[in-house]
Amino acid sequence: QFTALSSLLVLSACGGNQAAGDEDGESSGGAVKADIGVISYISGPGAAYGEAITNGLKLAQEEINGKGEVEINLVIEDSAGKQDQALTAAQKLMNSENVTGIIGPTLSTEMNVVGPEADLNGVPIMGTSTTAEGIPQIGDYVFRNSLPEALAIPASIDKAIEKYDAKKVAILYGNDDVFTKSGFDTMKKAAEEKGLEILTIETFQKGQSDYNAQLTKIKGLKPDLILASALYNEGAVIMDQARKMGIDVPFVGGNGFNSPEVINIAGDAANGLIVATPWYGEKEDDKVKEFVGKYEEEYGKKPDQFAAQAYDALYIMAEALKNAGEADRDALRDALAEIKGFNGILGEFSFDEEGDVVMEPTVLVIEGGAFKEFN
Ligand code: 1QQ
Repeated sequence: QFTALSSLLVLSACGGNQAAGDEDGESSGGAVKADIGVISYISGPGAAYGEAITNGLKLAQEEINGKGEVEINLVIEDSAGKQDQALTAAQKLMNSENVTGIIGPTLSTEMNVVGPEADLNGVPIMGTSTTAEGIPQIGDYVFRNSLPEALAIPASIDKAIEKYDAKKVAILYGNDDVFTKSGFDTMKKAAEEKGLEILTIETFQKGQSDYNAQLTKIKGLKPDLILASALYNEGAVIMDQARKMGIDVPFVGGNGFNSPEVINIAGDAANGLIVATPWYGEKEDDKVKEFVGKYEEEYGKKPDQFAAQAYDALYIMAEALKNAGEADRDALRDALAEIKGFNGILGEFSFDEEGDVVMEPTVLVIEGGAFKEFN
């Protein structure tokens, strides 16, 4: 009763204009209003991921709210790429902020602890960059719109085999992160399936700065390709040290390498890196061009894959909120599960029965200090 009365007051205060409810999720014939929590890697060695993600989300938010059907308030928390901080942020968003849904966290390592908690609390959560195996399978409330390693890596390896007639590979991966480990599993499986000889498997840890031992061994074995599963910070340092040691063979990387930070850190040493991505900013497509233009105007740089995936993710959330008709967690979950044929800047998008992604990647290579289509 109180709510109905206060809605009435808002209506009359607005002079009879269509008014959104005064509390979250209440629409009195106006926009569906919702608080959406964001858990992002904004500080620390992987902060460029979170910067791109939050930029993409804010741009989408501005456009969505401008259209009047859905009004999204983003409540953004920093996880610093750490599991415990991501979990604390999730608890705050779910309990004290009472958000309707969550976007993020950035890393699969973080989603592995946050996802089960959100699922248990019945809060829909969507990763925009979590690419390890098994993320949407955490539970019914867990989604992602990011291209999984399982689709990205085989596409890059195929292209590398075709271009370089590669037969022997070395694998190097971070063994203390869910995403880098999952990327490794996929690389190994793909290499075996494609009949490549695996000369050696080397490991490293987060924050490592000296890869001399691993790279010396790899160099001596003379691989045709190096498959590296790393986040951009470690990945760029690995490439830099490899080139300095005279290792000039191509690298194949997973999603972690899909940041322009690899080029910023490694410079020319990044040339010869092959990756697969759902995002290609030079595409002849009106939606893509408009997004790239607006993003450059707002942030003074080109959007990367992480910005693009986050941008589409908020539009998917908005579409689901609109279809749900209210800011209700269960209704949002059901509406997300129903999303099919969504047309975003990454192309046509659908969730499969498990909340995973159906998408075709594009293979890119770094040449002359820039990502180019690898044809
Ligand atoms: C994951 C990733 C990282 C590259 C996200 C930044 O794909 O952790 O799943």
